[in-house]
Amino acid sequence: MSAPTLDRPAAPDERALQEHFDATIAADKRIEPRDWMPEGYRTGLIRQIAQHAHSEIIGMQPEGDWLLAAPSLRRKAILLAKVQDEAGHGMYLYSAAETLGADRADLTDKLIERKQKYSSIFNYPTLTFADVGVIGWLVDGAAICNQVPLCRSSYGPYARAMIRVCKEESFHQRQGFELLMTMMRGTEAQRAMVQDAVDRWWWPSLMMFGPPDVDSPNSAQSMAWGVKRHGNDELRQRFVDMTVPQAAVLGVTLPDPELALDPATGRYRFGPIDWSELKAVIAGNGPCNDERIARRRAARDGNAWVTEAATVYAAKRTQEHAS
Ligand code: BYC
Repeated sequence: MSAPTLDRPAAPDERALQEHFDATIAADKRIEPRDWMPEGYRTGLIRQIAQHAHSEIIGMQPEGDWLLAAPSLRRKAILLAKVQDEAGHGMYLYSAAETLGADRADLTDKLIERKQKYSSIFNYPTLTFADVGVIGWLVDGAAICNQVPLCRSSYGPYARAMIRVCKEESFHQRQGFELLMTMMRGTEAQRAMVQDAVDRWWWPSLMMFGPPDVDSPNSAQSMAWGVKRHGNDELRQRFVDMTVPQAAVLGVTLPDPELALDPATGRYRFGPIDWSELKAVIAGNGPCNDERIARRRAARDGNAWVTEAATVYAAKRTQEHAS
C-alpha cells in the first residue's frame, strides 16, 4: 500500500473551473458565493440585482407620497406595511449583491449618479389614492410574473431572496385589488378615479418587462446562465393573460382597443407598445426621474451622519473585542 501523500492537489486551472461551472448550470444546480464563476456572470448579476434593489428602494416613493393622506387608519396601516416591505426587499437584494463583491454604498452612489438603472415604472406620479390600488394590482402583479421564475435563478442568494420577496408581493397585489374593488363598489366618482388610474398605469406596466426580446441585449446570455428563466416577451404575455380576466372582475376597461383573446392560442393579443416612451423614461426623461433621484440623494446626504456614527461605533467595538 502506498503512503498517503501530504501534497495538496494542484489548483484547478481556469478551464476546469469553467467546466465545473458549466456542468452546475447544465444540471440546474445553484451557484453559491464561494464558487468560481465567470466574470461576466458576476458582473451581469450585480447589474441586474442592483437594478432590482434600486427599484425597490425608489419604488417606496410614489406610494410613500400617500402615507400622510391615506383615507383611513386601516388604509394607512396597510400602506405603511407595504412600503416597509419594499425597503426590506431592497435590503435583501443589496445583501445578495454584496455576496458578489459589490459594495452597498457604491451601488447607491451609482444609482444617484445615474450610472445604474431602476425600473421605469417608478418615474410616473401617483395622482390619486386609486393609484395606490393600481400599483398594487398592476405593478406588483407584473413584479410577481417577473419574479416568481427568479426564485429558480441559478445564483443561490438571489433565488432565495426572491422566495420571500414573492410571498410579500402576493400580499401587495391582493391589497391593491381589494382597495380597487372597494372603490369600484363606491361612488361614481370613485369608479372614475380607478378607471383613470388604470388608463395611466396600464402601458407603463407592460413596459416593466423590458424591451422586446429582439432588442434585449442581456436576455440571451442571462437565460443561458439560468439567471433569467424566460424572455421579456413571454413574461409580458403571461401578465396580460393573468390580468385581463381580473380587469373584468373589477369592472374596469383596459385602455387597449386591440386587446382580444386569440382562440387558437388561448392567449390575449394586445396592441403595439410605444417603445420610444420606455427609452425616454430609461434615459432619465420620464415625468418624475429628477424628483426620485433628488429625494434619494437627499436621503443619502442627510443621513450620512448616521452611517458615520455607526461605522465609528462598529470599529470601536471591534477594537474592544480584539484587546
Ligand atoms: N426599466 O437587456 P434587457 C417592484 C434596462 S420592483 C428600466 O432586457 P435585462 C416593486 C435593462 O436594465 C420591480 N430599465 O435587460 C417595488 C438594461 O440596461 P442595463 C423591479 C430597464 O436585465 C416597489 C436595458 O434596459 N423588478 O416590483 O435582461 C413597489 C436592456 O434590457 C427596463 C426587477 O428589477 C425597465 N422597465 O431585463 C412595487 C426584476 N427594462 O442594465 C413593486 C429583475 C429593461 O444593461 N430584473 N431595462 O444598463 C429583471 O427581470 C430584468 O433586469 C428586466 C430587464 C426584465 C427588468
